[in-house]
Amino acid sequence: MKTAAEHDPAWVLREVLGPVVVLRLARPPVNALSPALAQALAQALRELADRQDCQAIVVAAQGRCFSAGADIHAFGHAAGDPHELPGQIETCPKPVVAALHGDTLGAGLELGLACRARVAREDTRLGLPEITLGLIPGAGGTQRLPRLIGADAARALMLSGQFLHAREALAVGLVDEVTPGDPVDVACALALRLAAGSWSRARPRGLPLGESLPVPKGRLPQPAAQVLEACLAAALERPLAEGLALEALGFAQCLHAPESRALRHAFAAERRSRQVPDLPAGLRPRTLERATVVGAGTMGHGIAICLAAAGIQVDLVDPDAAARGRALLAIENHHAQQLRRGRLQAQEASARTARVQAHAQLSCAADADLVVEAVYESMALKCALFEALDRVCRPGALLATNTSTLDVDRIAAATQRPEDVLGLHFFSPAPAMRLLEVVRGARTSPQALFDGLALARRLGKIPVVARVAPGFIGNRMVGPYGRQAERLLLEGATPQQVDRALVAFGFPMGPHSVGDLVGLDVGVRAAAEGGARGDPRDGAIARRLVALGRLGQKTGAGLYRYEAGSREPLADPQVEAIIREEARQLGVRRREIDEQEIVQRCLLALINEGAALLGEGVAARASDIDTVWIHGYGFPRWKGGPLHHADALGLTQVMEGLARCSRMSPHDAALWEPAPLLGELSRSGRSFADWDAQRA
Ligand code: 3H9
Repeated sequence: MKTAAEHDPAWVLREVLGPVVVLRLARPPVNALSPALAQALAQALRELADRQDCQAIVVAAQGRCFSAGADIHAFGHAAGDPHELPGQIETCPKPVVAALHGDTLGAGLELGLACRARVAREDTRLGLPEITLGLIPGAGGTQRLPRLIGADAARALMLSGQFLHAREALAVGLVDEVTPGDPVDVACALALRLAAGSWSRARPRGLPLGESLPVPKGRLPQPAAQVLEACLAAALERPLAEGLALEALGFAQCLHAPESRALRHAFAAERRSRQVPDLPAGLRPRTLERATVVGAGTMGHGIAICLAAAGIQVDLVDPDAAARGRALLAIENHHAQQLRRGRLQAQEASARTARVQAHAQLSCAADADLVVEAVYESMALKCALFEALDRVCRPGALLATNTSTLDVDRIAAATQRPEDVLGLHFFSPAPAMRLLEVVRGARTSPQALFDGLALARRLGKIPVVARVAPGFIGNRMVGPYGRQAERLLLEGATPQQVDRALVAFGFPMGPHSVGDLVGLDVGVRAAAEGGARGDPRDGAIARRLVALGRLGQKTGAGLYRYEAGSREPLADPQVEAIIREEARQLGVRRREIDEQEIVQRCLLALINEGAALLGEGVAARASDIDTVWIHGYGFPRWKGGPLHHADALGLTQVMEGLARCSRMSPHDAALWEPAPLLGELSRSGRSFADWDAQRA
């Protein structure tokens, strides 16, 4: 019945199927509704409105999904956002039906909401995730969704930002039909019935959506959450036009709010980080079907879980039989828990568990396409292991170290194939943490780097490329941040005061609670491995506590004390006394310290170190540093990461802050010396975002 197909140069394909015209969005990868695409669709609709031979219209899409919503990268750049399109669809003299598949989100779903009916293929995921970007739906969603599915369900969907699968959407009345086949065929038939006046909506069966999509309990982006509530109230009480006007005002307010800027920055940053400009085009990932993970500790078995989840066969090597036993049990327990929580089917859970085999000997690495080393942080141990791997592994195997601080180039030099060696720094717990620092050694080949990035994608991780430097990006910045957190204790603040101030800033945990969680011995050992002892104040409290057997949560006491079986940090007068005594011995004068000073000093130290390593080329972009700190260290996403936060404060203010800290503690002036790049940007009136843009 297809009679014509023409390609609209403005990305809307048109197919005439007898009396129905199908308009297909065709803007890969996700049919983001940029102003240009929205205009092209609007234009096509206008033309069809007057055509006698067109009785009904179906709006569909080509490619992997219907539409991921408005073009996030185009906000603020051009007029003609897609918010006018739904009104045009609603008032179109011909019935318009949406044929949905794949992700149908944000303005994409709002476009569908304005249609007379919606047909979804079974794989469709529908949602209004604007809240996760600090926005509200701005193309009529706040008004049309409650009218269609009821206020409670609409509120749950919009405040949670979560997606509904096609069948759930059918149950709640968000779509009218679900089909395993081509939704366009079903939509065309439905459109003709609408044109003939022979179709009316069946009543939804009703779904207690509020229960399946509980509104998140934590902090919601502002002012978006508040504006959304006001729009919902208007949807119940006001005519559509008034509600839409209120929504348009609210959307504009959110769009310009600092939180939305930060959240949109975070979204773009975590996608940009996987692009490495100097990689040659045309690289193809090498086959990675069998991996050897060396070291069956927490990191080793966590990495094994990640690899097994991606369908990779894993040989987990550890000479210690007890460690192997514990690791296999932990892997089994992890999958059993996933099964209980409904995140895995039974068959998949047992397949993943079975994919991991434990071995005492390294000889199994002979079959490996990939080796990930996750042994104790010791250069000597790692070099010896890589020497052995070089003998055992076949040519072309990718060799990765999971070191979090050590020199990857030295480790690579232990082999005859440094081009195949790179760092894959997983964060703990590896299955849960999405960040992966991909460390590019001086001799890592472009192919090996490309393979590391492809693997990250396959594991569902967010890769950030770092050059070799102590601590790479994340842990290097922890140094100055942690140093200030510790100095503040010596100078008079309590651990809970420091933690409270940084939690109030937005971190989920303060640095001292984190220290107790990770283990104070870890930092003390890493400092010892790093060699040179600097200022005697650095690490003084931790060394003293470790010497007393107070390693943190695992020993029931660290900077805090813990009741048996509890993780709640409790203030400990003994620690107070220890800190006081250390300060006395080190000659540190103690005084009252307020929250503002705590936040300022810790963040300025963090920002300055970020600028330093950016200037040195350890990170390629400021936004990569932000991604590392959001995903690896709990920097509040709604503040966009340390360098976005610095831009928001203004780099002149940052420079003034550093100068103030330097005046307050002249003997620490060297710590507050601005990084050259920071000084340069501030003097030329530029921001970190400008610096990134010049390199894009
Ligand atoms: C909105 O709609 C406002 C309206 O209410 C009002 C308007 C007036 N725009 O994530 P992926 C790109 S706000 C532009 O890697 P996945 C992405 O950058 C919007 N680009 O794939 C990447 O590009 P590249 C509400 C977008 O499979 C590529 O697509 N919508 C957009 O892991 C692949 O993305 C949302 O918040 C976009 N909207 O995940 C949904 N979406 O290859 C945002 C994606 O060059 N999007 N791209 O790096 C998502 O949540 C995920 O991208 C999605 C796919 C689940 C769709």
